[in-house]
Amino acid sequence: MKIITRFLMSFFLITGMSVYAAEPGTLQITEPWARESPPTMTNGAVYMTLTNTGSETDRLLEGSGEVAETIELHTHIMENHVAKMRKVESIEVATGQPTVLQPGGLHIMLIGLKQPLTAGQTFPLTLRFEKAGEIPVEVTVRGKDADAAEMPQSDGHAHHHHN
Ligand SMILES: [Cu+2]
Repeated sequence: MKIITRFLMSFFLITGMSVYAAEPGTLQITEPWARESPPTMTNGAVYMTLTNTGSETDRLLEGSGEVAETIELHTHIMENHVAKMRKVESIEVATGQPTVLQPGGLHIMLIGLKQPLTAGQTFPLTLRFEKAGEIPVEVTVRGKDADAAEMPQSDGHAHHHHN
């Protein structure tokens, strides 16, 4: 069952419509997306899959754009069984396995949105990597229940494993 699901997931990623790559082609950014934000919410988050097909580990250093006042790299940590966000200096993109930014995990935090994010809309974001340099992407805004539909494998916030 797991194998079949994995196969479907990679199939989805391969056939995904928006793929961005650095000039030498060693870093691929697949399906950058953000969730629609209610008008009262001033923060948002961007998710994507980063694939490093080169031979050296790369790092995402920052995101920049006009969409928000401040853009930070974040991860989620568990503290007393509560998921909390924490700022990180960089996001490592190792070779071999894709690095997935997803709800409940790593994400690019948009702090102080200049306008609410509306489903169907896109906005530009520039990602800066240690080795691959700057890569501009278009982020697609998805509806509120997007993660449930697009990521059946995701644990979301509810069922984190603790050891
Ligand atoms: Cu965050």
